[in-house]
Amino acid sequence: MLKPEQVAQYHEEGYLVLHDFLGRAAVDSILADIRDLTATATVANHDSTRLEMEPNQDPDGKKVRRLYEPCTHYASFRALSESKELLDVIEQLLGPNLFFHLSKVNMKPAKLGSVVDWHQDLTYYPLTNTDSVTVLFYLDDADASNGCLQVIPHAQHRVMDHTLKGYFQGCVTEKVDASKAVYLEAKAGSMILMHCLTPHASAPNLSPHPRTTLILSYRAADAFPIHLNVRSDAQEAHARLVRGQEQSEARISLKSFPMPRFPRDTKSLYELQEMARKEMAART
Ligand SMILES: O=C(O)CCC(=O)C(=O)O
Repeated sequence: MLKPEQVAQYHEEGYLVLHDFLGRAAVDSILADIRDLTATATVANHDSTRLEMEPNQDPDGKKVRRLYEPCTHYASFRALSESKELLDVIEQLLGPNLFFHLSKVNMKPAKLGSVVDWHQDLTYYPLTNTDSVTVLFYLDDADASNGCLQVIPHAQHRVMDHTLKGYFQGCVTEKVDASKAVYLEAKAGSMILMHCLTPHASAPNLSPHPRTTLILSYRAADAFPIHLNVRSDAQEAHARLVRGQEQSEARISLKSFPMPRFPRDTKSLYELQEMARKEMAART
């Protein structure tokens, strides 16, 4: 359970770090599952519906950058997403009626792990209100050298521009004051709770140490997804009530919200942001 001052910090600063939330045995067990799930994947031969490989490798390269939706596909991840200890914490932030709605493992392998540009999660999946939290578990010790998460505190009250020529780029396209960034360095087993509008990013992993991260997201049951297209339907396939009651009234707390019109179909944030970087470089 969170102390009142921790709940206050989350609401004021837009994030909170809980050190040692998962014990060593739990971390090792998740890492072992990830090793099993990725053991045979190569660039040339992998299940692209379940995982995404790091680019810039030979066809026999084995470095994976993302596992898609582990809490939908694998029982051990699903059990964590529904665990009492975790939901008790989420309930303190979002109230008693809770939906789980997405998950991923970002691998950031040693020496190769991809950059994640500044973005606000809610811009990818607009909801009728902002009661949604991203939960990020470090499964390896994370610091600036292997691309720990960076956040901009107190910035969760405004939606930043993520568009170019009206199309969603998956990253902030206005100027970001990176001097305000806080590097969230923490040991494996730590859990970061991040408001869905907290701007965040992470550097490429140039170190010899991996930085594996399991990411889950929850929303209040009265934060309904705003439907845009088949992409919204596909995302919603992973949503499920995990505590309390379904709600039949959407709570609407925003006067307006930018709808993400994707420039073309992309597999993930990484691909979308790679396209955006090229587009922005071409403009300068
Ligand atoms: O892996 C990271 O450092 C951050 C990932 C992230 O923000 C995302 O996948 O939406």
